[in-house]
Amino acid sequence: MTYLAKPRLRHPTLPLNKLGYTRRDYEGKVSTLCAGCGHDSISAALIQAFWELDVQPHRVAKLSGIGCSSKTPDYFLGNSHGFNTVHGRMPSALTGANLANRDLLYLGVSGDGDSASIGLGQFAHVMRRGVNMTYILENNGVYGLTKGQFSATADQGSKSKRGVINRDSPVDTVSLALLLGATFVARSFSGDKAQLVPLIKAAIAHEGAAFIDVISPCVAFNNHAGSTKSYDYVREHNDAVNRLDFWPSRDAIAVDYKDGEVISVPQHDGSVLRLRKTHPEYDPTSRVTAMNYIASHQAKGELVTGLLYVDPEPEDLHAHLNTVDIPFNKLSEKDLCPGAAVLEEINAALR
Ligand SMILES: Cc1ncc(C[n+]2csc(CCOP(=O)(O)OP(=O)(O)O)c2C)c(N)n1
Ligand code: SF4
Ligand SMILES: [Mg+2]
Repeated sequence: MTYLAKPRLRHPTLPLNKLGYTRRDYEGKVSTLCAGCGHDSISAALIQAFWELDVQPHRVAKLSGIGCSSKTPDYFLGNSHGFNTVHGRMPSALTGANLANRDLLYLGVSGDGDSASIGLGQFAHVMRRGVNMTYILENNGVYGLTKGQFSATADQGSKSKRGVINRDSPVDTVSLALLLGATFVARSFSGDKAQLVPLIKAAIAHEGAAFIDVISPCVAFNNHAGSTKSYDYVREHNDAVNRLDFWPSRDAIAVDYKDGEVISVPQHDGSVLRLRKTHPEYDPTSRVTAMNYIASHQAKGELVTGLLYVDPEPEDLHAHLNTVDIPFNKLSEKDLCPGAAVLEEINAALR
């Protein structure tokens, strides 16, 4: 038996969301990851976010590559669509699915090996094309599934479990996503659910390429002294530039903040992001400021977390391609093949 199904029994007093579902309805199979793996905490945050947003599970498509991180979609949203692709190829499969049916919510789950090594090219193009998705990178600095080799996100000078020092420069996926045009870029920590859940909710509501890099310690191979992706190191160096509150469009904003401490960023779908600034000088609506800030703090060994950049007016791949609103998979043969007369008209217009 390669997986364990969860028993369907539940306590009758579990809270329900607006659809009448409990959090259990957003769970998947029993996780087979190591006890204490950061990836399991990210799965719990995803379950919480989708449950709180009252998302119909059948409206979600979760796609992943290969790795411990990419196995996790089996452990949440068991009633959603799922596709486990080849190593590093999740972005192209997700792009194709999104083009075929724009009506679903797309969730890409990947690892640092999956996205920053073999899948780096795919990562680049899915960001620059603005595919409407939530892309979660579960970043532990190692190839967990193949027993802990350094990945491309391991920091220069960090030490492996066997004492080897990494000499290569790291790929910073957040800076890369900013450079490539992602319209929502965040970094978080698997051990900070209070920060991560609202970030995931805001990313789901964002109608463009939303990227969240989540530092997610690998307890088996990268949680020792000398690692920069261990629980202890991240807790000591985590510098949150803001704290996010997310209001879906249908809810009134109930909390009042003093001016100067908070900025509101309305999203296309009517939802509102409210950012309580912990660093008053940080402006999350400027791509250039974000890039400079992250680079200068990285040089000091600080890990900047929070919502790092958001474009309140994002454009997605469908806007770039000027596609019809109706999902392609719902178009009839008549729509797709309107006949010789229409073709002749199009040809004439091009002469
Ligand atoms: C084409 C191909 N090359 C190599 C592998 C071996 N492999 C499996 S998982 C993995 C790395 C996974 O690392 P990461 O994406 O960081 O996930 P983690 O296990 O750390 O969560 C590699 C190299 C593979 N499965 N397929
Ligand atoms: S090997 Fe590392 S990444 Fe994989 S399940 Fe264990 S702790 Fe998590
Ligand atoms: Mg990894």
